[in-house]
Amino acid sequence: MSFYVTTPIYYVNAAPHLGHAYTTIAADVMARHHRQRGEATFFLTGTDEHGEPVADAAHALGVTPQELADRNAERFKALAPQIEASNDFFIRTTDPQHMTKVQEVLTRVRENGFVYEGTYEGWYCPRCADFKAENEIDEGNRCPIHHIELTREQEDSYFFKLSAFQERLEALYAERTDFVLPRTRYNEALSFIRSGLRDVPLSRHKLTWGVPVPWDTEHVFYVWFDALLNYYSALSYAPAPAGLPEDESADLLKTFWPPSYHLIGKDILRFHAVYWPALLMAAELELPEHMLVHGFLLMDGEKMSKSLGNVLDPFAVIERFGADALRFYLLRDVPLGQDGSVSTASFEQRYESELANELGNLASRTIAMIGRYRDGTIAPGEVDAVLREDFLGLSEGVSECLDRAELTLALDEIWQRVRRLNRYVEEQAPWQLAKEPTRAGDLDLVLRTLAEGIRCVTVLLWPYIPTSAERLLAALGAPGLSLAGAALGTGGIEQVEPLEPLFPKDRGERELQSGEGTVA
Ligand code: ME8
Repeated sequence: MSFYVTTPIYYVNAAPHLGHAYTTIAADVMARHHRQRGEATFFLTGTDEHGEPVADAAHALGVTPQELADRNAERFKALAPQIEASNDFFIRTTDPQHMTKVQEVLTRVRENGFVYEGTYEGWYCPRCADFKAENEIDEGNRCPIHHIELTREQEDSYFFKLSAFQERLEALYAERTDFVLPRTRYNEALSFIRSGLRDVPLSRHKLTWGVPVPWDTEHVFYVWFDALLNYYSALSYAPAPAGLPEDESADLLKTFWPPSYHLIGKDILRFHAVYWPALLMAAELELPEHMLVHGFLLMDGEKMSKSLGNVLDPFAVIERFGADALRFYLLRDVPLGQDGSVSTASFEQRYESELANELGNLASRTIAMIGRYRDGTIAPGEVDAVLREDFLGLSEGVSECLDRAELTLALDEIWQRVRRLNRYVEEQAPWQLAKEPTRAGDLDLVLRTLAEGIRCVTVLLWPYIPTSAERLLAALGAPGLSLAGAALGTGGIEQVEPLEPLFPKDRGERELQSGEGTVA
């Protein structure tokens, strides 16, 4: 059993912002969850460094594309540990091994008869690095995403015969209705396919910043073909993840290909849901199992973006509240798949009411009571049958949600149990039981059940809030993270240790929204 999850590789034309953090965090939750299941897991992220978006930004700054790529790739690389992303590799498309692989695969596509020479004429957005069809153009010949004027391009290109895959793509979508999730995005991709596929440029003649076309070095590959192949090339040269058995480490492509999940934003649906499977078919490679397409994080009703300058600063949020709070907020507040507004006010509200009160206080109170009434010791025995019933099937339910990439729903399943535990404290009132010596056994049962319940939800919360979960499990003296141990009553907690507040309320004053232009 293996699991391979990817994020898009991000353009290095500017610094990372919350939108990038969002996709990476969602992929990280999936990767961590599958590691908890004991599966061989590979989690890939990285940077997309070629093409016009990067060449133009470098030109504007008076630096070479390579200098800009080096500078910003470092910032994306640094973002990963800051948001607690546990990626196994960070690919840069300027890695020579990647470039060689792109040339190799696309040469095979040509040998298989899917490349021809021609002339492209049409509208082009240099920020999207995308050729726009007539029906995708806003008034005044503008890009619907970036609102900039499109350029009219005419150039000699090699073309990829996308049209040859019309029927095979339709058959793929008919057979695999969960190829693209959620369903609305599946429908969108399918209707694009059904509207009739046209061949697309595979190379650029005017650009020099890219992977050279090996059979005609006057051309570089169109950045999207170079970029998409990262998911494949990375496995040909990345080091094996620590702890992977030797026989699975020798050839990562054999162990991990095809990808289990590509996580992407809806802005890049067509490239992934249409071009990518066609390209893989043309290269005779196996197709990914699923792609999960999420919506945009919005501020002031607009897509948060570097070029629009309206972003919630992830670094400021992390500095004040910690990465766990950011991770939790993004996956709790915005149902993955839909667009969702984020704001400093809703962030602070979730932090306070859910993390600090419902989880943090529950943990602190419980541990404090076990300390006060029982000197930190849990008497061995069964857990409360009522709670056992309420927790039945929880970890299986969470796994099922995550198999369908329902990250928000899985978190909600867990959170309902956090709330159940809070109600249990109120119902049982251990502080009353502690006053009645004849009910010592009941107090033991309640404290044991609470400690066990907190342990279970915390094991399940680990993919979402890894640092806080590890601290809490350490305080419970039960550091095991395996999903198999997430059933109520299996933890055998004996002794708990005092715990500093997990989500303190005093968090400093740094502004959470970054100003115009500066996004990091
Ligand atoms: O498109 N809300 O790179 P990119 C949610 N290099 N997610 C957002 C977002 C927002 N406001 N803004 C960005 C590229 N994202 C290509 C990809 S892949 C082979 C090549 C996230 O830097 C989201 O995942 O423009 C989106 O798809 C991605 O960043 C685009 O990043």
